[in-house]
Amino acid sequence: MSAYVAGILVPLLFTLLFRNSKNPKKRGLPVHVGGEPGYAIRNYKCTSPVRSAWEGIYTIAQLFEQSCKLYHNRFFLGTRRLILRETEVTKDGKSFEKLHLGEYEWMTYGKVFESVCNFASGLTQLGHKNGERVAIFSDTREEWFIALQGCFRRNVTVVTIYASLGEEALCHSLNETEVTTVICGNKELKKLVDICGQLDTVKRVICMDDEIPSNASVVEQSGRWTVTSMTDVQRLGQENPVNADLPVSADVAVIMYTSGSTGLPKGVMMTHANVLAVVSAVMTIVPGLANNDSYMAYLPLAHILELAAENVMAALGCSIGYGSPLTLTDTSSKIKRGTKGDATILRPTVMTAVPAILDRVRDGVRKKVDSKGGLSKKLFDLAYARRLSAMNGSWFGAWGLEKLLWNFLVFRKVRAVLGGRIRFLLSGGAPLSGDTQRFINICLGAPIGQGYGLTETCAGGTFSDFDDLSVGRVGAPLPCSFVKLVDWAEGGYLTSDSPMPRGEIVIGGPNVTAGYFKNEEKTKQVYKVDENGMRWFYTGDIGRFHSDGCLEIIDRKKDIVKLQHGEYVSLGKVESALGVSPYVDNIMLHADPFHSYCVALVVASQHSLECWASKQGITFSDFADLCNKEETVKEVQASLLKEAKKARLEKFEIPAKIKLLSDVWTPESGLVTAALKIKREVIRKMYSHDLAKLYAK
Ligand SMILES: *[C@@H]1O[C@H](CO)[C@@H](O)[C@H](O)[C@H]1NC(C)=O
Ligand SMILES: *[C@@H]1O[C@H](CO)[C@@H](O)[C@H](O)[C@H]1NC(C)=O
Ligand SMILES: *[C@@H]1O[C@H](CO)[C@@H](O)[C@H](O)[C@H]1NC(C)=O
Ligand SMILES: *[C@@H]1O[C@H](CO)[C@@H](O)[C@H](O)[C@H]1NC(C)=O
Ligand SMILES: *[C@@H]1O[C@H](CO)[C@@H](O)[C@H](O)[C@H]1NC(C)=O
Ligand SMILES: CC(=O)N[C@H]1CO[C@H](CO)[C@@H](O)[C@@H]1O
Repeated sequence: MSAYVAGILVPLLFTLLFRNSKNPKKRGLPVHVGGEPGYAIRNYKCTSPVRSAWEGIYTIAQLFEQSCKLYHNRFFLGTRRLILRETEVTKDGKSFEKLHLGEYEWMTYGKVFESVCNFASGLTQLGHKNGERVAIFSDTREEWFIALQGCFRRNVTVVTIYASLGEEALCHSLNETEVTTVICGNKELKKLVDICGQLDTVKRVICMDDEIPSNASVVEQSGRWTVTSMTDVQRLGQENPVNADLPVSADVAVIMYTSGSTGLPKGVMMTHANVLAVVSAVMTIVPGLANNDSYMAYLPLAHILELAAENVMAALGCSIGYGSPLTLTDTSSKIKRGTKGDATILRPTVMTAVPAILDRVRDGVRKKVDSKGGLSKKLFDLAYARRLSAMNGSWFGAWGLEKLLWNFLVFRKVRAVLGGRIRFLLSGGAPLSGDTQRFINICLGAPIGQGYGLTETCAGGTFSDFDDLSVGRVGAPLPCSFVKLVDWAEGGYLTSDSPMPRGEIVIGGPNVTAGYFKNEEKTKQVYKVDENGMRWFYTGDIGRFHSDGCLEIIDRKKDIVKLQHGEYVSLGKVESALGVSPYVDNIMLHADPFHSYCVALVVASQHSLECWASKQGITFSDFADLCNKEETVKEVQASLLKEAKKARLEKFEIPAKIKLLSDVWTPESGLVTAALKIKREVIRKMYSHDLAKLYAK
């Protein structure tokens, strides 16, 4: 019987392969959908959106329990032991915390399940009532995941808040959702103490660390709230178990506050069905994901990409090792010199990353190679060029002796930076530049799955296949999503455009979330329900579909400004074209409808500008001084012009004047989001003086 089946299948496979080598593989197919007319595409594998990849599983809580039973004795969550914490003071009086961290200490699936059940019981024993909400406000760590699953077992909705969120936004999110219990680390607890006067609904705080900051107890004595350590909550639950109160698929699992680039953050309501659909879909992206895979967790869990990824890993029995962006590699800023970074110790096989982090990896490697110079630079360049041209053929054609040789001679060392075992990278949050994508492909020898999705669609959207070698695209719709383009006539993007249909990207499917919390008006603006009951989210992004059904993001609606003479300038497009200049660390283009030209704020790249200055023999007292010099501004502007020409920008799109800034924009300064996207409004306000000057001159 099986020989018979094979007899049919094998020739069939061959014809399929044969055909594929002639025509590009179709990854998305046109589909008829309801709602506003447009050009819609679905994943080639399934005609209707996937809801759950597991029979009989309808919620994340069920999925988690199933996994814990299935993989009972396998390692699940791991955290590095702290050996030493010390403060280093530099010559100019700045102090830096340095950590010496040890091996990973692991909890098995069975043990984690026990902790989750104890925490769920403890939370109830502590007085948290049905229907009240919990907020988790902390960096990514093991306790975050345990608390999340604990809440789910009691049908408690979790409000997630970025640890780097400012005070005002923090108050707003806790107020709006009437949170009664906040779960946080002691660093975040200090922030809460400072604003305790404005938090009327908070009754209890659960601290993930055992040592509780001293002035938290001052607040406790005033009778505002109680503070309990997570260990004590688990002990309380262990001694007084309470039955689970499992949610159903339509119950809201998470209200996720997005750090928007304008105004106060908005809470997006995600049901268990939403999250499950995305977990089911993302699972199909990583080829051969199995329980021997190891995942490096370090991005904010308050971001849907990380939340979905960790739940995917948990669903398949993988191990998750926790770390942080500041301790990731041996040379990360918080790692004590001579000790090991997280990735070196964990040696993960799968990782997620945002483009900004991958850009840094690329720049770091380039800088190292350049500074070595000589033969090793020549060897690297040769190896890179050879691999690049091999890749132009096909990923699979790129195996072979030569690849092994280059990997051994050159790229092995680069791979070692992330532990040496990475076999797949998930990237999301912002578009990845083609250059970086290739660089990582070649140096790490691993494919990157690039995703496009939003908190509002529960990260559902598109994902590039692992065997798709093209750059600059974000792939075909996920199995849980339909993606539609609709005309945006005002911006000049139409679905009738040739050679590719273009328009605003609209996403529909079981992944699309229920809307914004307590914000009916805004929800109505961007969510629409069609005649078949399918929900559609209007992203405000502009895209086009390639003939194989893959999406490319080409613009953003709200970043388009009409200049005085009526020309439209797309800020994002120009910024990404100019950002390629080696002198640019970050850039914000500013266009004003009352002027006929644009200006730009440029955060200068210290390394490359100082190199240039020393070659030119320019003397300067410090970097800020160098940035203020006229010849420096001229040099950077010439470089921008070069990039602008390469990208064929129009004259009115090129900034006529620029201001060089010596201070880097970081999430801590509030000028970029946690995903490192620039916050235009905040930057504009902060540098309003400089912008006015640029226009005045
Ligand atoms: C879960 O909690 C929500 C909100 O408190 C409630 O409306 C819902 O009925 C609960 N679900 C179940 C299955 O009890
Ligand atoms: C939260 O609510 C309290 C009282 O309802 C109010 O005093 C406070 O200003 C509010 N804070 C924010 C950020 O909305
Ligand atoms: C808590 O202590 C810090 C210094 O450690 C201080 O800056 C802060 O004002 C104190 N907050 C309260 C509410 O006492
Ligand atoms: C995991 O197991 C599969 C087969 O079960 C194997 O093909 C794969 O190489 C293993 N991966 C690792 C990282 O050991
Ligand atoms: C790869 O192919 C593209 C077009 O398909 C071409 O523009 C590029 O120069 C090629 N790169 C190399 C290194 O061969
Ligand atoms: C929560 C949610 O948006 N559910 C919708 C998901 O999509 C299906 C259609 O595929 C709708 O029927 C649901 O209402």
